Amino acid sequence: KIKGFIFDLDGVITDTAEFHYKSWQKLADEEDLFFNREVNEKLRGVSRMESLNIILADQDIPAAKKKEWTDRKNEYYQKYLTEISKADILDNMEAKLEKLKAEGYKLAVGSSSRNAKKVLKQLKITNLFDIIADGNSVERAKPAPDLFLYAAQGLGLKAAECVVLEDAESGVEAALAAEMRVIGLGPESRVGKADLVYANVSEINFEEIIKKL
Ligand code: B16
Ligand code: MG
Repeated sequence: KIKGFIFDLDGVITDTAEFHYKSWQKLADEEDLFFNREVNEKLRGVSRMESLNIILADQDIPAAKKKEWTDRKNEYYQKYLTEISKADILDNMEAKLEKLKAEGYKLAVGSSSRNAKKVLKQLKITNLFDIIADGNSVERAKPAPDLFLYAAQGLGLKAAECVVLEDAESGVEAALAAEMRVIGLGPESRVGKADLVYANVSEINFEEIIKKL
């Protein structure tokens, strides 16, 4: 029986991907690194340092420099975050969350982002969630199951009682590794391993999810 839902943040509740993209692009331009939208697509749901490793491909860069670069990217990103508000919540996600909560389901956020709490605060939806699991909560990032297991534990639920909503391949893999059911958002090529796939957030149908899973 489904007792709780764990929501990824970027790509599920809001779309901060464009801000991540612009911030990495600025850093890449400054440091003469190869970067474009295609590379950015590989960073979906991936932690900050792992994102830089993907951008760097096989280039060997000292750890201190990598730390400086990820810090700088994050400065740019946080500047964009000051601009976001309730209007940036995807489709009617807030109403859907409120309905689930009223029906007695436990709700969690499970995001790779270390900025997740800041984003939720700007969107003014922090209070909807029983627990916020983010990039600071566990050591091993998605696709490891740790973040979702941490969220389930915070909800007081077993993995089998939780359903994860994810837009990234790494996130779908993490949910499956946690032995949770997972809803994929996006193209089959990206989230096809999920138990149920919707092309985008506006098509999510929780009645169908609860009936089918
Ligand atoms: P930060 P999610 C992820 O969020 C983003 O999709 C990914 O592009 C980003 O690199 C990651 O958060 C880390 O973000 O730099 O803020 O710690 O989809 O897991 O909510
Ligand atoms: Mg995501």
